[in-house]
Amino acid sequence: MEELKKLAAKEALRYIDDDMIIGLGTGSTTAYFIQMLGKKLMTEELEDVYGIPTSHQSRLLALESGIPVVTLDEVDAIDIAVDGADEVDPHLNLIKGRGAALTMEKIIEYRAGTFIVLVDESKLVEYLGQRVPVPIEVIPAAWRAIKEELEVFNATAELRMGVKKDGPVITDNGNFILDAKFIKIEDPLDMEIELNNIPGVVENGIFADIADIILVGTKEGVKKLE
Ligand code: ABF
Repeated sequence: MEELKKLAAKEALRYIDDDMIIGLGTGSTTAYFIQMLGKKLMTEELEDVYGIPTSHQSRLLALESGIPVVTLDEVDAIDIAVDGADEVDPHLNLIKGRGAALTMEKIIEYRAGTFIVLVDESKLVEYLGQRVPVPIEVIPAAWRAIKEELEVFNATAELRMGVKKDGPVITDNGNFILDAKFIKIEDPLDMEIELNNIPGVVENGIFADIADIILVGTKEGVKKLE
């Protein structure tokens, strides 16, 4: 599986050129991309390429990899964003947020000229919600009320706990994550909007109609969906 992730990450490098602002996603597949991008900047001496990280994690990795980083308020536009996903449906709608960085990811990726998603073939599903829950970033004081409200959508939600299970996961923005399991998400765009309408929800992990290109690492090579 790691080899398939690397294949997709390598393919994404072909979209990178001089004078680019690149949104840098979070997660293990994007981590390969960030490291490869750092090497490409050095070996090909690309000029004026800057990364905008979507998390503390990707910021540190970018700096370690020699990629100069900037923040959203320092740039006029984002040329490309590259990130992983947890599920991709046939219409290129996504579920993201296993890494708890979904809010900044959406802020950056929504604004990118081209948003490229890197996955291995295990992430392709027939419909969203088939395999993974939808992560929802919530204001801590509202977590229980929102968990109960999600029952209206026939979803069962769990507060995401840290690895040691001794407290909730805290996002880069200081919030909690609810993981909401839906029976089936029929209309991703509609559900994305509905969830964000609940007071106390900061952002949710449905990324409907945002991805431009999906690079899928498969045993037969990289497949491109667009
Ligand atoms: C992040 O990394 C998330 O939005 C997505 O949940 C996850 C995918 O991680 P990986 O590439 O490690 O499977 O971008």
